[in-house]
Amino acid sequence: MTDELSRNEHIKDASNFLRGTLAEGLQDEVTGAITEDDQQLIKFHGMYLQDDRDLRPERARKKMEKAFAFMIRVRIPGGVVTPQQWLALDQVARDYANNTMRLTTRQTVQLHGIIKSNLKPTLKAMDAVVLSTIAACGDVNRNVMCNPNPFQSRAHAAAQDLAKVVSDHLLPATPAYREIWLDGEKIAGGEQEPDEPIYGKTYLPRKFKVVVAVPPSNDVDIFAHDLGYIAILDKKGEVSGWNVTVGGGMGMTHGEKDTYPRTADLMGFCKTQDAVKIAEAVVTVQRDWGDRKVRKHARLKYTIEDRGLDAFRAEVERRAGVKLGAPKPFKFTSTGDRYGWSQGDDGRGHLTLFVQSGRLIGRQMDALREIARFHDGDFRITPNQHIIVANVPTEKQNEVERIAREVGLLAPWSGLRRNSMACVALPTCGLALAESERYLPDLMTALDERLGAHGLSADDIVIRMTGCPNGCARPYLAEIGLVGKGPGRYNLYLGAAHDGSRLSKLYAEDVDHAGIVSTLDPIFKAYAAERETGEHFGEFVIRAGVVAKTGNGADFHANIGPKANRVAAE
Ligand code: SRM
Ligand code: SF4
Repeated sequence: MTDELSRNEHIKDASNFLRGTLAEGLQDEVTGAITEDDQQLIKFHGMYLQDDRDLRPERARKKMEKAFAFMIRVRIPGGVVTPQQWLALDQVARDYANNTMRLTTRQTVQLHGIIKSNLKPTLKAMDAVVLSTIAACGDVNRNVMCNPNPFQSRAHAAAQDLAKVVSDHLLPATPAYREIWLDGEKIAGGEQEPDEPIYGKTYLPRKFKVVVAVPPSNDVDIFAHDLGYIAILDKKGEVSGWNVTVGGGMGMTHGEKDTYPRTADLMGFCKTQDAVKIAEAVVTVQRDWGDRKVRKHARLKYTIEDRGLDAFRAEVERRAGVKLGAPKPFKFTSTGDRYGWSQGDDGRGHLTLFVQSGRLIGRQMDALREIARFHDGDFRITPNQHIIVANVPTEKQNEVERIAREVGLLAPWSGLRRNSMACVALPTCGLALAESERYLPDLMTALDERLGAHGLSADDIVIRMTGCPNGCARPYLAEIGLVGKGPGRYNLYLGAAHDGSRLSKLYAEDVDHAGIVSTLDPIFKAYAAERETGEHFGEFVIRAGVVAKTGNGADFHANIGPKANRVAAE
């Protein structure tokens, strides 16, 4: 009989709870790489083997091994780090990585360019300040995201608490991380199976992502994730429970219509005391029902499309021993971050800074280090690649703002730039088909020029770019989404909802820089002239017939294009 399980399932199964031959591979000085199987396993430890793609041609010419180095992703639930932790991350970025820090779309930090022999020192330095990278990647629950707004209300504090509790509860139990990276004690005999009660020895069929949102801000993009909790408040502003969402996801493959982004469904309502039970049940149903044969079809979104929401809910309720209520009303008004100062009731202020595409480099890194040295509050990384200097007492606020202003970390005037995100892409991402982080600023300069001509410079229009269709910057939930197709060429998506509740639609395929600008310019012009009061760009393009409205799931690929071409040609 043919064994149909995907290759990754065999690797996990044989890995002895994520150990593989990682420890041995670290000792191998002949290569900067590790074995192919270990490349899969190391993801569960929060790391990826990469190589500098800019250097590939030259090294190939010289018959040299690729310029291998590792990306490390930290696990930071809710994005909260202390100044001491920030200083430690900054130090390892300078000592062992490529002297930059990358704030990610999942509220954490990535470091790039760490060579194999520096992995252990890096992880030990992180461990010294109680930071870990376990389960930041891999077929497990990843970093849990949460509205980062510090103590704006008791509901925000409750959301942070829930994010932390769910994150801790879903952590893998294997001692492999401590053993391999921190020289921890091996389990006696080496063979004794650790208790991995939630995941079992083959973990999940695919990655799994959880978020917690507090309306009206949908800054976590709740509909893009496998499992989400929406805070429902009572009349006194206390959390009375949570609407539970399931089955969101962004990834797809160009030209394969059975892969698609999907917005999550509302599955029901639960009380706070049941929220963790529900999380565990959702994870274990996906563990048992998810597709372990075809990885492209293994995310929870496909399980729910295949089995139906009702069957999924019934099984979750059965396993959790909890009956979910009907979802309660809620309203989101926006995605993205609100920049500048917000003041808490306790006299402390929170300054949301703008970091272009999340990349901290040079003077901006220096500035955050300087702030961290005297800051006694905390830092909060946002789900949109930015950072909040949080809980700053009144007497330190001017100094924090001065330092941030000097290095350009305050929000820009351009509405497009304020609402932009780009994934990493080249040169580190092995899956990139086109530039993203390195190109989006130039594209926005050109688009800002056109927006300015139509009097739209300050308008909040959400734009997101990725170097491939995997969707790491959640481009299908942007009012303007650009997805890499090949070098210098992108697919253009339009018509997602400003509040993140509806996906976009493919509008133009395989366009280059000039094509993007000339395609969008007449639509900007029409928007400026014809929009209704308060109408967002994503709504306008649908009302004006530029693109059709996307419903859910497979509908993403239906009814694309032609309407658009008519309008653009006018
Ligand atoms: Fe992602 C893979 C970067 C958020 C969907 N993502 C990758 C890899 C690891 C490439 C790889 O597999 O070799 C990228 C590393 C690039 C590099 O050089 O650093 C990468 N993803 C990122 C980050 C850093 C983008 C950013 O610029 O911030 C984000 C890190 C998140 C974190 O801190 O945990 C990041 N990735 C996302 C998101 C957004 C989110 O989670 O909110 C998504 C879409 C949501 C989703 O999961 O559906 C996302 N990444 C993917 C996928 C497609 C998954 C799928 O279901 O098809 C891949 C490819 C894969 O898994 O096979 C991928
Ligand atoms: Fe890489 Fe594609 Fe993710 Fe961008 S969207 S970081 S190119 S996997």
